[in-house]
Amino acid sequence: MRILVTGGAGFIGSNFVHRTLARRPETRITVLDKMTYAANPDNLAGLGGFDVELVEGDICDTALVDRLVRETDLVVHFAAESHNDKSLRDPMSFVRSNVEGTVALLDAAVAHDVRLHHISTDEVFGDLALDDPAKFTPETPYAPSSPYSASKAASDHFVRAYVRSKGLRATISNCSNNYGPRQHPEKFIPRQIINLLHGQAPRVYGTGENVRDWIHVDDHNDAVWAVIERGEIGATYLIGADGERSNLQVVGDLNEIFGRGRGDFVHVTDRPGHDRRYAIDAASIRSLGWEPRHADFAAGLRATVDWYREHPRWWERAREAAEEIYRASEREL
Ligand code: NAD
Ligand code: TDX
Repeated sequence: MRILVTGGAGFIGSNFVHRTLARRPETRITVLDKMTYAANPDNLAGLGGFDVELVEGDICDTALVDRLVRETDLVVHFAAESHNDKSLRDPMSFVRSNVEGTVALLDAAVAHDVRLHHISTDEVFGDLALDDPAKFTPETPYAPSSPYSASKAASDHFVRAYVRSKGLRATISNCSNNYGPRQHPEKFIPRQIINLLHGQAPRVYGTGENVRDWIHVDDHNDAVWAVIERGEIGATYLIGADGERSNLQVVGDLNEIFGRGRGDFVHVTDRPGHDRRYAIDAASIRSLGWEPRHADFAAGLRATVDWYREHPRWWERAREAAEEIYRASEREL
């Protein structure tokens, strides 16, 4: 099988490539990635002996996309601008990559009748109140809060419209917050781990009561394979591992791993429009026989800390750049 993996040099996409080749070594993979600040060439290291090629290019480049899609059996579409904070500063780059780029892929997939799986996020549903017992389901109405989640919502709508009107063979999955190796240092868990590796206190937006539903990146990617193999064309699957935790709980767990007090952190400026809580009802993906293997969040977090401790060269430059941007806008409260 030949697969085109867009965004395969980023966090989740590169973990997908590694896991796919480890479990299905006969797969032929082409990664299409613009190599933005969020990509890391080292993410695809160590794959000698496998049939994997990196094409540096933009999913908005219709001629390139058409050629690559024509040559493949399946598109797994991870490529996106993915950081909420950046979307508040530079929304147009999110419209381009997440909306225009997705439509370019859909046109090529229709033209060559190629199956496509679209990777999306639970943030398209907006947020839940902290005390609301509800969770997101495939029927939850869309109510995105940030330019990032609005652009992902738009991309989901385009996929559904193409399935209905143009005969596109596609599936969608909306996953909760991922953690694990190779996540960019601008994101919450890597940022705090790297702060702690430098002996610095974690930095918590606002009150820190916001809740995220954490899932290990390998569990997400196994669920993606379940959809590819057993999902129904046109259907949407919500992926989550019942991993709800407040940011304060996560920071407390990280502090403990580093032998510090759980409450040893700094409150900093809150994110405008900061979503309060995400929570996934995973019945749709579990109906395909998938279940998470990383049920022990504490163990997953320790392994992730170890990965960052062992790979300083992977994150040093990206961390410096990310912190420079944070320094420009973030104040201690
Ligand atoms: P990431 O930012 O680490 O990686 C995104 C990759 O896409 C990068 O390698 C980047 O260079 C590439 N890219 C961006 N614009 C591109 C373009 N125009 N053309 C080609 N490549 C381009 O993001 P991630 O966290 O790995 O997220 C991957 C996907 O999963 C995204 O679609 C995101 O919305 C979705 N998602 C992420 C999470 C999460 O917790 N990180 C949760 C649910 C869904
Ligand atoms: O330094 C920080 N301090 C802090 O308290 C950072 C970077 C974040 N936060 C908070 C904001 C959120 O409540 O931590 C939580 C997680 O923040 P992010 O890592 O920026 O993730 P989030 O905004 O929840 O979005 C993530 O999950 C859904 C991904 O970045 C998205 O791509 C995905 O769709």
